[in-house]
Amino acid sequence: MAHDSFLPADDIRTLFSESMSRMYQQEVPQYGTLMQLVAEVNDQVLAAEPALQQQLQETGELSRLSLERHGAIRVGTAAELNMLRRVFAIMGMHPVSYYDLSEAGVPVHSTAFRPIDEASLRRNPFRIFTSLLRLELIEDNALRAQAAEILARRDIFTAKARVLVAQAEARGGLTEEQARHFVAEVLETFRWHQHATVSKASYQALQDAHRLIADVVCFRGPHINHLTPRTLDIDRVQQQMPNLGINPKAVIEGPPRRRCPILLRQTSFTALEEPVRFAGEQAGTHTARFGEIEQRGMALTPKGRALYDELLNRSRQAPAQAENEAHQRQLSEVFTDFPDDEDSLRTQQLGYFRYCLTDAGRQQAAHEQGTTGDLETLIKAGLVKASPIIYEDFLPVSAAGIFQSNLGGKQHQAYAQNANQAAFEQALGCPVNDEFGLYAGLQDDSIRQVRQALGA
Ligand code: OOG
Ligand code: NI
Repeated sequence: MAHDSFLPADDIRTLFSESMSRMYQQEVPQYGTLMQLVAEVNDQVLAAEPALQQQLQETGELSRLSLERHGAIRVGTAAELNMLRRVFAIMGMHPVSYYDLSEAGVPVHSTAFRPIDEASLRRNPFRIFTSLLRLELIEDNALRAQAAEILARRDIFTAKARVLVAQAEARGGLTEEQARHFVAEVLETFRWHQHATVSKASYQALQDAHRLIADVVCFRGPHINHLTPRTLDIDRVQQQMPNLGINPKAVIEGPPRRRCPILLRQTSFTALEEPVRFAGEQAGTHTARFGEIEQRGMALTPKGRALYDELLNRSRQAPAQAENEAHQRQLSEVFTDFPDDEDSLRTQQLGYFRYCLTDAGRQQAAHEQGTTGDLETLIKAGLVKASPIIYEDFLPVSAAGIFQSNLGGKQHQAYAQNANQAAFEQALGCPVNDEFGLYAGLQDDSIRQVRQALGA
């Protein structure tokens, strides 16, 4: 039962994403520099492309552009993941999609907590890519038992956070004052701790099994490992990073640059080596935290996604290109088989679109009700227009590339075919949402509204 005096979940999420961003800029100053670069490039792009500016304005994208970022964390136990689900639900963030990263040599599986309905996405689409360590993939029995035992000893949540979560669940929300406390307490979970909880020798043993295992197991909590602002020109930011002393990963992940951007393109700066203290005050370093940028395009239907996966695979058959320019050229060649105009993407049902009335459509609706006809006819008649629905999720191959570039570049053997969505959902405490269902829902809602307005 929603209560008048409760702060809306969307507002709690905004408080949280802003606090997280402030904390991370303090912890990792290079991230602040990256954010400035992204903001500058976005301003340049908008100034140079008035049509893009207008389109972003009309679709409500402009107001959320500078807000938009995602983050990522990695947890160690089912109980931690389960509690996180409850914490994020209070901020209107729900698990969407299952990602198996074991295939790419990373011993985790993941989901993304994010807002799912249209109004909330519009307000603030902040998402957290959340990975659960799969201890069962550690081969050495003794090491696996040791890791489990270390994890069992920690509680990554403050006592006050636990109380506030229980209260929010029991009463159906939090007052503004409670919400501010809640955000401050939850932030503690994601804070960086310079003190590792284990000896240098234990750290080294876990590090040798897999760098990611040491990162998850040896600290008091799941420090936020990157935040990611949204750029309108990822190629330009990638190019300019070195001028500011930022070292980008070698290649931009995802599809190539296109006239009609699809899905998600990402790049990051490589993780920093940071000083840590092990139990017994031994000094050392740990490399885990970085900054990332993303450029988002159209969400694809299952048919469009299958074509994307096929072309990406095809491009990966050719020898890997270490240089971004060569990599992008190779991708672009293969992706000439992916239609690159909105009409084709729509009529071939490769992408999801949001439909609305044009000015002429609104006049028609005011004049007389009962206009019918299929959508394409209405579009040709100038009564309806379609604009792409933005992709809000992640891509497993790209995510693996981001993980790998921040694990010291050492290639890991893929673990044997290992997806286990059922075990993940069991740990999470609920099924993950199906991303395609969510996009189809947004598209269908927009069609229903158009039909209703026309009085069909
Ligand atoms: C998550 C890497 C995946 C993305 O943007 O694809 C990711 C991690 O390194 O924990 O954040
Ligand atoms: Ni990321």
